[in-house]
Amino acid sequence: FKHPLNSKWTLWYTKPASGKEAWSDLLKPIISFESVEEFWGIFNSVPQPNELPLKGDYHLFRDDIKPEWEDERNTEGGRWSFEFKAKNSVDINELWLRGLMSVIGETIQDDENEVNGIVLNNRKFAYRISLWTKTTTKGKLFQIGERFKKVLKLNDADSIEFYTHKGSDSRDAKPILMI
Ligand code: M7G
Repeated sequence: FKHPLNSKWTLWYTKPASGKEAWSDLLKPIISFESVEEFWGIFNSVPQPNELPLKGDYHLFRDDIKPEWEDERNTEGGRWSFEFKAKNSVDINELWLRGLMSVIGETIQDDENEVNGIVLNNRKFAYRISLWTKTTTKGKLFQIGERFKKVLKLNDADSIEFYTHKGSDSRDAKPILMI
């Protein structure tokens, strides 16, 4: 017997560009799962966040939503993001696991299917974790954002930022909310 999850989830990986490859050439689905047991099997067999190459990303998305702004289930939404700039002192593997569990266990939301996915970026200056939402409805965002801060074990002094996907395709994207 396997313990079913509410949705099917797919883990995607973005490999670092070696030349001028397009974003879509670098992004690939790795594996899908629908139960708690399958999740642990996969989690234990893929590299941890601190083992990813620079410019590598993980994306865990619901159903067959692609982890990009252009997917019709993402276009009206956005993301809560936090950057862990002290890369050597943060336990990013633990925080990423907490993020994954809050998403697949649906404890991050009351509203079913408001959260589309979660993303980890390994960058030179920071690890970034982002939670992608289906809409930018303020009431839902604040509730989800407050829970996301707890999942990431942030202090009151740390603030997460919300960016709409429509505004993300620009070099100087500005957050529309901070909590
Ligand atoms: P990033 O990986 O979100 O952040 O975006 P970074 O600046 O810390 O690396 C890097 C670049 O990847 C963007 O400027 C886009 O060129 C491309 N990119 C990222 N995302 C999430 C998308 C997407 O959803 N769609 C498209 N077309 N390009 C994207």
